[in-house]
Amino acid sequence: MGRQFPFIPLALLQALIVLTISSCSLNVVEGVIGVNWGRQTSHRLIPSMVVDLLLQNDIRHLKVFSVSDNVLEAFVGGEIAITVTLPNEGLKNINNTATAERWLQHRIRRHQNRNININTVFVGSQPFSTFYRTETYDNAVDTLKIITKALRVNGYENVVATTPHFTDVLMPGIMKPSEADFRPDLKAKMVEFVSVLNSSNAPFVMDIFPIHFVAENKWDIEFSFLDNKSNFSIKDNGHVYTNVFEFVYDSFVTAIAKAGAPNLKVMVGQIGWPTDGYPGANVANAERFFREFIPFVKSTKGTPLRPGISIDAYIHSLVDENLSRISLGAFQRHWGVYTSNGQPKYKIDFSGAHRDIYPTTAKGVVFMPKRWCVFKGDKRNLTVIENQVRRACAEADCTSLLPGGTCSQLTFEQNVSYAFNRYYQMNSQYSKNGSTCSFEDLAMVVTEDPSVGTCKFPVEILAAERAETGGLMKRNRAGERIEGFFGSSILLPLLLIVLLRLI
Ligand SMILES: *[C@@H]1O[C@H](CO)[C@@H](O)[C@H](O)[C@H]1NC(C)=O
Ligand SMILES: *[C@@H]1O[C@H](CO)[C@@H](O)[C@H](O)[C@H]1NC(C)=O
Ligand SMILES: *[C@@H]1O[C@H](CO)[C@@H](O)[C@H](O)[C@H]1NC(C)=O
Ligand SMILES: *[C@@H]1O[C@H](CO)[C@@H](O)[C@H](O)[C@H]1NC(C)=O
Ligand SMILES: *[C@@H]1O[C@H](CO)[C@@H](O)[C@H](O)[C@H]1NC(C)=O
Ligand SMILES: *[C@@H]1O[C@H](CO)[C@@H](O)[C@H](O)[C@H]1NC(C)=O
Ligand SMILES: *[C@@H]1O[C@H](CO)[C@@H](O)[C@H](O)[C@H]1NC(C)=O
Ligand SMILES: CC(=O)N[C@H]1CO[C@H](CO)[C@@H](O)[C@@H]1O
Repeated sequence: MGRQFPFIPLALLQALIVLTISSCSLNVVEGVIGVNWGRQTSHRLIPSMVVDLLLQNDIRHLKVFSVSDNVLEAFVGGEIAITVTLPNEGLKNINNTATAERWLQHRIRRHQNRNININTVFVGSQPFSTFYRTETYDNAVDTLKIITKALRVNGYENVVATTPHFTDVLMPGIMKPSEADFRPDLKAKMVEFVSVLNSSNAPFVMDIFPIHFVAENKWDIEFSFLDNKSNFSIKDNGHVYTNVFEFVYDSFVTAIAKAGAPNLKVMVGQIGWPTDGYPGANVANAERFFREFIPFVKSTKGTPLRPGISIDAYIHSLVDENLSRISLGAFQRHWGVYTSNGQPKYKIDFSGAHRDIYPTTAKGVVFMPKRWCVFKGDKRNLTVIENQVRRACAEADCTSLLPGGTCSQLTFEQNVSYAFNRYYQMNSQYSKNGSTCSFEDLAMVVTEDPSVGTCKFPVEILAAERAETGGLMKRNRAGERIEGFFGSSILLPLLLIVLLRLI
């Protein structure tokens, strides 16, 4: 206050001011496009391949759902900014300053010291959402407060802490963004969240599943796309909404304003379009959605309530996760822009320049020999077939067979072959004694690709990291994601119903 500038010629001062202003506004010119990388797959791309994939596509922002060391090590050099997540299960363990400091030291500073650029911590993930699960995590905001304070006190200047929320924290059934608010039962907690974020200048993070939101509201699916072809639009105080993204974004903006922070930064933590297992989930729609969405984010257009303000959004997700839970449906395993072996599923230009291109394929993926395991066709004992299919699909990912899936149009024989092949590939085509292509002598190995149209019978990949139970998953310590290893509890009965129906 009242301090005099040392002598600086006026012109220079003006130039400095202009420079400062323009470099500030540079920061808001383009929205950030990041991606989420989940690793619930049986054969994972090795982290250095993923780093290469991201850099090839000029993606500089990544969110990981766990904080495992071997993943982060690949990001030494700091070219990619990383968001790490403290899983919901770990929230309760961080209940005072000391535990928060230890966690930050171990999970962030230790890595930052090796030039790994971690700039955001997600404290829990959709703690109040009952979309994917039944339990909620009411203590998330307490942990967020503790971690936010620990970041400030311990000099983590470039790291922010926040918590992503799913759209089900909003009041359902609203017809206009101006009517939006947080659900009455969550309102007090959400006000607390907003206030913590407001004081630490961290963004409010929203996770959006466009086709689901549209389906819930019984709106025309066209409303999901930014290049909508329907006449459906929503008028609100002179604003016109022609797509669900702007509708949801501005609904959150409204709810946050009602919670007392009209200028709080917001960010999209997950937005994606699965390619299987949900009405409207397919490659063509996913491609169409991102074709308009990415340029929209990269522009400074903003939304009706926040015109000219750039939007940061993380695409969900980088690769399919073939061990992901499927409590809600097969779509949970089909979020990837890439299949889990690193092949792009559709055209997408991450730069937002409207180029009609496939993204770069993962380099270094090596496929096993072209050998497939198929059903010999002996249908004399259907019980045995049924049991063998059940055994195969208990471990391998058979979700594409489910109604609406890319392999749901197969014949009975092809269905059985698909299941057998999945199991055989998953076990690295192991075919010495104790063969993985026997199935009570119902199966045999062939060298001709049995794929049927768009239903691909995959071949195993070599250059992948084999998932290990003792590693990333099933740990119960703060900082580790705990997930069931196989999400087959729903799949099995479903598959059985389908098979039984055929018999
Ligand atoms: C804090 O967490 C530890 C376990 O991580 C637990 O033993 C302790 O009871 C908790 N303290 C409070 C006040 O909840
Ligand atoms: C959309 O509007 C145009 C022009 O007003 C009209 O011709 C067309 O029938 C409408 N389409 C639908 C699906 O309502
Ligand atoms: C948010 O921050 C602004 C300015 O820093 C302040 O005026 C406002 O009261 C804060 N709102 C809440 C809910 O904390
Ligand atoms: C099918 O196989 C099972 C188990 O091997 C056997 O118990 C059953 O009798 C067989 N059914 C027929 C119709 O052969
Ligand atoms: C194959 O399985 C799928 C889904 O499991 C089912 O929809 C389809 O009808 C089956 N095809 C035949 C001909 O059995
Ligand atoms: C998951 O996908 C990978 C890559 O395509 C494949 O190698 C593996 O067998 C699949 N795992 C399961 C459980 O189907
Ligand atoms: C597998 O093992 C059995 C004895 O357990 C043996 O008779 C058979 O020849 C072996 N098959 C192969 C392909 O090695
Ligand atoms: C028919 C219709 O409502 N089309 C709208 C689709 O979205 C664009 C861009 O937001 C609008 O300009 C159109 O009016």
